[in-house]
Amino acid sequence: MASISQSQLRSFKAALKEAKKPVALAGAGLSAASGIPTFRGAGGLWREHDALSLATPEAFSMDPSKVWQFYHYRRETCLRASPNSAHRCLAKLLSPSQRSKYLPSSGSLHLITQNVDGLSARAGTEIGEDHVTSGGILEMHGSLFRTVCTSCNDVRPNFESPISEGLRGTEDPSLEYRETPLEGLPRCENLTRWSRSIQPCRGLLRPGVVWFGESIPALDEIYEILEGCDLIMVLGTSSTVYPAAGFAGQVKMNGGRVAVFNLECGPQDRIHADWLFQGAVEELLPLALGIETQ
Ligand code: BV8
Ligand code: ZN
Repeated sequence: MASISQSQLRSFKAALKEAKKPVALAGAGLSAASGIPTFRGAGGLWREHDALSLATPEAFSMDPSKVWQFYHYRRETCLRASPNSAHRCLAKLLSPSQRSKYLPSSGSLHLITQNVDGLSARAGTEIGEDHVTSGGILEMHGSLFRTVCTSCNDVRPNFESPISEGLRGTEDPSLEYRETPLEGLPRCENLTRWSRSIQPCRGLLRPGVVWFGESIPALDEIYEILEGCDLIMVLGTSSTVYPAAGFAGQVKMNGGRVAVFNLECGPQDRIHADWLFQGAVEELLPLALGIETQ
């Protein structure tokens, strides 16, 4: 069981009570306890490919079969997973009816997540609330459960399993890799006008995530939120991918305070953190916030 020094805990709880514009920034460590592999370490590899090398537009145009099998594998893993106590903790803070108990001085909490697994949103659904539509959760790198058509740009949610017949079974990493033909990959159902008839577009879909080299759609909104932030909780991220890796420093520069929750604390954390809670976020966050999540 991870431990926290009493003095750290007392001063952090006092800061929570005063916080007017608290923000939580999450990374893969938030979902580790739900069985979702992180990008660092062993989890960062899929079929001997470095996960980050597959998350690029170039990789998709070169080999859409491989990239789709990679995302199909992650979708199936996330569909079988469940939110953990850290996700549930944040869902209570995001809940308008429960927030005031834990954040008495703040009218809002924003969760900015780098995770595309949809587990934070599901923790909200579990308590009957939609924190994505309410703007409480910002999925800054998109979602595995959204598709974008590369022909007509249609964007829509997609929780189908498998997402296409051609990908059925390919999620089993023990199986030899076999290319999925293009027509077996996810195709667009958006009805479009062809001369006098209406037909499905059938364009090739891509996962609704932000790939390396692509800009963050909600970045302006995020900088607005960070502008007045007086307390940021940095949860299970290695702070190596930008622009997210610069957010804690931004808040610090604006006079806000930083609390880091991580199994191991990186160089950035040591520079910015006013509170360093070293350990499993699914244990330390409920403890630090005094929230029951069982
Ligand atoms: C852009 C979606 C520009 C897809 C992802 C400045 C300097 C250097 C480089 C750049 C720079 N600015 C931009 C770049 C380039 C690049 C970048 O940052 N590269 C890095 C590698 C150096 N950034 C980009 O390309 C961004 N776009 O800049 O566009 C632009 C501007 C205008 C016009 C055009 C373009 C886009 C970045 C987004 C890429 N997409 N994900 C997908 O998921 O497939 S990033 C992806 O990787 C994740 O979303 C996340 O952001 C990142 C992984 O980091 P973490 O989540 O932190 O995970 P990690 O495994 O690394 O760490 C886990 C941590 O948890 C560890 O610390 C561990 O100790 C801890 N932990 C584990 N278990 C637990 C725990 N902690 C607590 N409890 C536990 N139980
Ligand atoms: Zn289309």
